[in-house]
Amino acid sequence: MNFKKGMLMLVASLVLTLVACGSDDASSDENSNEGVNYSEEVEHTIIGIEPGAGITVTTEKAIEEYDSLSGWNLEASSTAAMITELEEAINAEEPIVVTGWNPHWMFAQFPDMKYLEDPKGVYGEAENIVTLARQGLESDHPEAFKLIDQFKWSVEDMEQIMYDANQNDEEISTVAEKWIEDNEDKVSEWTDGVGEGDGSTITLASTPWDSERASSSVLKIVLEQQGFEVDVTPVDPSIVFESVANGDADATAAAWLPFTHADFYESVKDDVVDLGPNLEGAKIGLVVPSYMDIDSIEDLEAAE
Ligand code: PBE
Repeated sequence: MNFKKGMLMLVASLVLTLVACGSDDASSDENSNEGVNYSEEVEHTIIGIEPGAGITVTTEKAIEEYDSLSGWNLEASSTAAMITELEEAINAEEPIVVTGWNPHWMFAQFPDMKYLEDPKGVYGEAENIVTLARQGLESDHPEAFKLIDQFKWSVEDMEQIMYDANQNDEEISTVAEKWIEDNEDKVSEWTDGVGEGDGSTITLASTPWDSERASSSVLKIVLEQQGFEVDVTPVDPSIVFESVANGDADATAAAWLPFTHADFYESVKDDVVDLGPNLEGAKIGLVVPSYMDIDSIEDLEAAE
C-alpha cells in the first residue's frame, strides 16, 4: 500500500516536473501548487446532483469515456447539497469538482469558477432548451399551441429570474410575475396572433430545477392571461419525455438538447412534436473553482 502511494507520488512529481519544464513562461506563482494532487484531494469524487438528472447520466458517460476519470465516483444527491458542498469548499479554498450548468445563479454567486474543457465532447457544445408538444395539441388547442410555439427567451432572461429569486429569497413564481410586467415587449411576441383561450386546461410537464421553474412559471402566467387554465407538473426528465409522448402532458419547455437529455429524447422522438429551442446557449459540464490550476477533464488523474 505504501509502495503504491510512493509510486503515485513519484509519478505525480515527475508529471509536475515535466509540466514545469515544458512551460517556460510559467510564473513562480503558478508553480506554488507543486505537489498538489487535486484528484486525490477530492478522493476521485465528483459532487453531482439528483440521480434522475440528465447531467448525472452524462457524467456517468464521461467517467466511462475519459481515462483520467477511470475509477472516479459520482456522488449523486441533490442540487441543494451540491451547492452547500461547493460553498464550503470555496470558503476554505479547497479543491472540488462539481456538475454545473447554465442558466443558473451559481456563476453569479461564485464568479471564481470555470468549466473544465471537455475535449471528447461528452457534455457537448452549446446546448439548447427545447419545447416539445404532444401529437394532436395543435388541432385540439391551436391557440395554446401557437403561444407555446412562440415562447422564446435568452439565457440572461432566465438567469435574471433565477438570480433575483435566490438573492431575495422569493418564490420563482413571484419573480416570474414581475419579470412579465417588466418585459411586455417579449411577452407580446409570444402572444402575437394568439386568440383568446377557451378556459381549457393545458398540462405542462417540467422538472424540479430552478431553470425550469422559471420557464414553466412564465409560460403558465402568460397562458393564463390568455384565457387558459394551466397545470405544471415537476417530474424527473425521463417522465417529462414519457408524458409528452403518451399524451399525459400537452407540452414541455424543459428539454435540454441535443446532449443533456439525449437518451430520454431518443426513446420518444417519433412520438413528440419538436417546436425547436425556447432558449439557446445553455451549457453543462464539470465545474471547478478557478484557484484549481487545471483546465481540462484530462488534467484530472485516474484513481488506479
Ligand atoms: N439540469 C438543469 C437538468 C436540466 C435542467 C441541467 C440540472 C438536468 O437534467 O441535468
